[in-house]
Amino acid sequence: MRLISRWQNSAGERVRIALRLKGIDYTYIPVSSLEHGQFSELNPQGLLPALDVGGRIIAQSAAILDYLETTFPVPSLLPPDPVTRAQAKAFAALVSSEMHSLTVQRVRRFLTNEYGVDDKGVEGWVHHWLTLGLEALEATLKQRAVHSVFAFGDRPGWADLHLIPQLSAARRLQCDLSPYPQLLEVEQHCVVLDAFRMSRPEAQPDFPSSP
Ligand SMILES: N[C@@H](CCC(=O)N[C@@H](CS)C(=O)NCC(=O)O)C(=O)O
Repeated sequence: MRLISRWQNSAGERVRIALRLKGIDYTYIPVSSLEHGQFSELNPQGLLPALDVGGRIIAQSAAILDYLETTFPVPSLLPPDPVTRAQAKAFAALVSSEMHSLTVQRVRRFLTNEYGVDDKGVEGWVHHWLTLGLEALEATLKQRAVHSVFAFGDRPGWADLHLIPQLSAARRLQCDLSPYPQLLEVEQHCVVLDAFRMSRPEAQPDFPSSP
C-alpha cells in the first residue's frame, strides 16, 4: 500500500494517523518524488492524498479512511454505539467539509487571484469559517453525555484524527484557540501518542529542512 502525500497535507495527515493507529504497514510517497504530470494521471482529482492499493488509486481522505476501516476493522476507529459512531463521523465531516475545504490554500489563492481580495479580506474569510467550525466542535464536545479523554471515547479515532491536523492549520492561520478548552484537552492527549507524532508534517521524509 502506497500513500501519496506531501509533508504539509492536512487531509494526508488524517490518513497517516489512521494507518498508524491501525498498525498498517505502508510506503510513504512524497508527491514531489513523482515525475511531472504523473500524479494527475494517477489521480485525476489532483488532490492529496491518494492511496495506491496494488495499482488501484483511491482519492479523497474520507474514502481512504472508509477503505481502511472496512479492510482492517481491528482496531476500529469508530465507537461501537451506532449513534456515537454517527456523531464521530459528523464531527469529522464538519472539519473536512465545512472548515478545511473552505480555507485550503487553493481557495485562499483563488480569492486573491480571481477576485482581488487582499490579505485582510482573505484572513477575514478564513477566520469566519474556522471560528464557526471551532465553536461548533467545542459545543459538540461539551454536550457529550460522558466526558472522555478523546473526542468520542477512551481511544483515539475518526474524530480525533480529523481534529488534530485542523487545529494545527488553524494555528498556522493565526486563529486564537484559547476559547476552545475541550478541543485543546483532546489535542493534549493525542499529540503525545506515536500515531499522531509520527504523522506530523515535520516527521515526514519530504519535510524541508528550512520550509
Ligand atoms: N477533500 C479532500 C481534500 C484534499 C485537499 O484539499 N488536499 C490539499 C492539501 S490538504 C491539496 O491536495 N493541495 C494541493 C497540494 O498540496 O499540492 C480530501 O479530504 O482528501
